[in-house]
Amino acid sequence: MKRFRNATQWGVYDVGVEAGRIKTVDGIPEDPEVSDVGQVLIDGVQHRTRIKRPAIRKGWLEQKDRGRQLRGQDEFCDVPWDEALELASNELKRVAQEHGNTSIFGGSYGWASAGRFHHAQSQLHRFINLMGGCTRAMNSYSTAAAQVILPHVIAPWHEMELQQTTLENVIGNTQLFVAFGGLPRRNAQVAYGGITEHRTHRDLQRARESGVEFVNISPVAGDVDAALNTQWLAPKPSTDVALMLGLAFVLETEGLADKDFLGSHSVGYDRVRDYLLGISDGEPKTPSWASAKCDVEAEAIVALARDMAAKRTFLTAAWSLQRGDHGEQPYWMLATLAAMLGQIGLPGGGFGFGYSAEGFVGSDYKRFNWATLPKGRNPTGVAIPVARVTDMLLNPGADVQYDGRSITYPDIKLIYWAGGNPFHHHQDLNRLVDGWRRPDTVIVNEPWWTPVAQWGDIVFPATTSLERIDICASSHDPYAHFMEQAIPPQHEARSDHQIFSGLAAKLGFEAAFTENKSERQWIEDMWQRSADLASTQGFSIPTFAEWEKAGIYRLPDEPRTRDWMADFRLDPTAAPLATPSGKLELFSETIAGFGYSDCPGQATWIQPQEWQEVDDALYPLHLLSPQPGRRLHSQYDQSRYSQAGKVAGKEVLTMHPEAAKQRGLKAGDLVRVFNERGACLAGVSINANMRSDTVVLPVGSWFKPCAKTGLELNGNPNVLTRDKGTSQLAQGSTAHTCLVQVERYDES
Ligand SMILES: Nc1nc2c(c(=O)[nH]1)N[C@H]1C(S)=C(S)[C@@H](COP(=O)(O)OP(=O)(O)OC[C@H]3O[C@@H](n4cnc5c(=O)[nH]c(N)nc54)[C@H](O)[C@@H]3O)O[C@H]1N2
Ligand SMILES: Nc1nc2c(c(=O)[nH]1)N[C@H]1C(S)=C(S)[C@@H](COP(=O)(O)OP(=O)(O)OC[C@H]3O[C@@H](n4cnc5c(=O)[nH]c(N)nc54)[C@H](O)[C@@H]3O)O[C@H]1N2
Ligand SMILES: [Mo]
Repeated sequence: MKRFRNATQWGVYDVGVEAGRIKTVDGIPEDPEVSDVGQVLIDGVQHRTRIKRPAIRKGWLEQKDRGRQLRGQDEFCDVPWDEALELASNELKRVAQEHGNTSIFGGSYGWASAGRFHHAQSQLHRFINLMGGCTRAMNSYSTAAAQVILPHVIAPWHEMELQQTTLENVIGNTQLFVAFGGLPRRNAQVAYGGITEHRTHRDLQRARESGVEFVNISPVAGDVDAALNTQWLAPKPSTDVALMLGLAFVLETEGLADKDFLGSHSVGYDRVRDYLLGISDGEPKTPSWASAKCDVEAEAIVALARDMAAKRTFLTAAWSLQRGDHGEQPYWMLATLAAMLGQIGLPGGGFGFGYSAEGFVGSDYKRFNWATLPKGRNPTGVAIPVARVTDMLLNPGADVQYDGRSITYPDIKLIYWAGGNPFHHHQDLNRLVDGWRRPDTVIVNEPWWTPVAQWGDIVFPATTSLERIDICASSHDPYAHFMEQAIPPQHEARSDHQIFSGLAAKLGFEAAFTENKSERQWIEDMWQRSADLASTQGFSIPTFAEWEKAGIYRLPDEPRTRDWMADFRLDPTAAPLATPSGKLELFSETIAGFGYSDCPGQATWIQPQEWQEVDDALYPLHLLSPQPGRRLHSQYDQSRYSQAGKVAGKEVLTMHPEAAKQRGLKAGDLVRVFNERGACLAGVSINANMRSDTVVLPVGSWFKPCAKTGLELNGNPNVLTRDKGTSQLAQGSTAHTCLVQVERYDES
């Protein structure tokens, strides 16, 4: 058996190959807690669902119906590579000429695979920018609300994400760690671009051993590991702002708010105070007011507020909190609460976001910007907020508000997707289907017949990262790994780079796209650019040849021992924040100036559009659709490892014993989960340690609607979720604000 080192976004592995087949997948010695998700590679890479050769949808090929109603249900015809490239390039040219480049949607959101050169979206963007550009997408599904609001009120998101308080700083300093949305262990398996050392869980355990007390504020107790010996408060989903306001009310009225810090380091506390006391809206945000919204007892709110003020307290919110209706508000309110506690910039005090959301958050590694594939500029300059894709497809010419400006949706005639799965990631998939059937043509690069491939017209088979060489390195990981090719390209698959080179050749700009470099030369070139950057930063990295031979390189250690807010705390004039006032903006003139009723000038409780008191009778259960433990999103859902976590091939819906009893359900039963937007099947699992009005169905099952009834058969929660932006400010996804009903499903 031969062994090859390759990398995924959930870890670096040694892959054993025998007679051309992947047989074993082992973690590497540098990884203290190897993720089992690596096992998906064993049968997943060479799975029968691989796309063997270029395929064209029958209806599209026959020109009768260029797309529309049969898309997603039609048959495909295999065609030779040259013919597929010819058809696709002609269609790209036709659409650009007849309708302009903005009518091509190349947003192509998605995680694709680890590897800096073969990053599918970068390859697509380089290609499409050279052919005149396209309509792009802004921000991410992960953190759109945070990305847009935080620069106005605290700091640019990329700065927060990479520089915020480290877990090393928490260990030995923090006394009380309050985690809204928990610290889900399963999510730290993953990090965008790759991860070498899984250490989040160990660092949290070290924190516990150093005396940190954890409070998990989540509808689900398991969102913080039981080993951390956690206190658990269980608010209703999407009500964290109300709970935080109740805490803030106690701090204000019991004289526990740090007025000196608020005065010197923030602007707008007077407005916050008026709102807390009900002076501005007639409704004091008392603990009982909060309790009525969030269903946490008023006494518990009072006790927690006092405890927070008495101890060195660190506040954090999971990214999930801002993936709900008005998701900007909990982040703003968390920062407001931290400012009231006045511990920002002190060792182990203050606030941060997304600890344990990905494995790098809170790490203290040196940050280094490894070279990427040069993508050029998008000549059209047109982009939509990423989660408004269906709105755009359905409403060409309509205007949408975004961060203080208006964007007009272009009329999309062609979609090109490489490295993402909208039939995984987008909300209200039945609505997406309507939008997706509008353009003339959909082109997709994919390794497998995933839903996005099934919903394409021209489908190019792409290689996986195990079929090519690459660099695995990212700004949040201390290592660079040489990704070895473990197996030959499967069937007729080509790398995304080769696919776009082929299209560029047909369109007459191959040399501009490839710069006459081979893939290996590109990778060497990227390594050299990183080496050049390193030398400007006072260190050196090995030569490409040395690194290829060693397979691994570790950046010099450069732990960030000083808290990112320490200088600001010391002297906010000398070390101001990048906000308009240089201070924490608890009230923002900028945001207030936008005049958005769904995102006013200070952190505000706004009832979600989907709200239990309104829809109680029909849809009494709140649906959370978190990340799956046994895979990354929808990737490798076809594998045995992912399927082993299912009930009868369906994703598992976890519910409280009371909710199950009321419906006559037990573990292992099949259920239909539904609301007015759609319905899917799922298998039942029971968990007493969660709210009884909440059910959990992780994302990532391959979208499989029954052709006759529309019932989704694999348990994809996005047939249920609402397709609404967080607010006019960020227009982020609101996946976690969703109501459903559950009933037994009898197969007859
Ligand atoms: N209800 C609900 N929905 C959610 C969320 C939620 O919490 N709840 N979370 C959201 C979040 S945070 C995110 S980030 C998104 C994730 O959404 P996506 O990133 O779109 O999901 P993936 O399943 O990772 O899709 C990646 C696709 O790329 C393909 N691929 C892998 N490698 C390659 C390659 O080398 N080349 C090509 N061409 N293709 C490749 C894979 O087969 C897969 O189909 O989902 C969002 N959706
Ligand atoms: N194994 C694995 N890990 C992953 C991923 C994966 O696909 N698989 N995806 C990665 C990606 S792209 C991202 S963006 C991150 C996402 O990181 P997060 O956004 O933090 O992850 P989620 O799993 O959506 O939610 C975390 C927890 O928040 C709780 N929660 C949901 N809504 C609310 C609420 O309104 N209030 C409170 N208090 N709690 C709530 C849920 O119980 C859930 O378990 O995860 C990353 N990690
Ligand atoms: Mo994400």
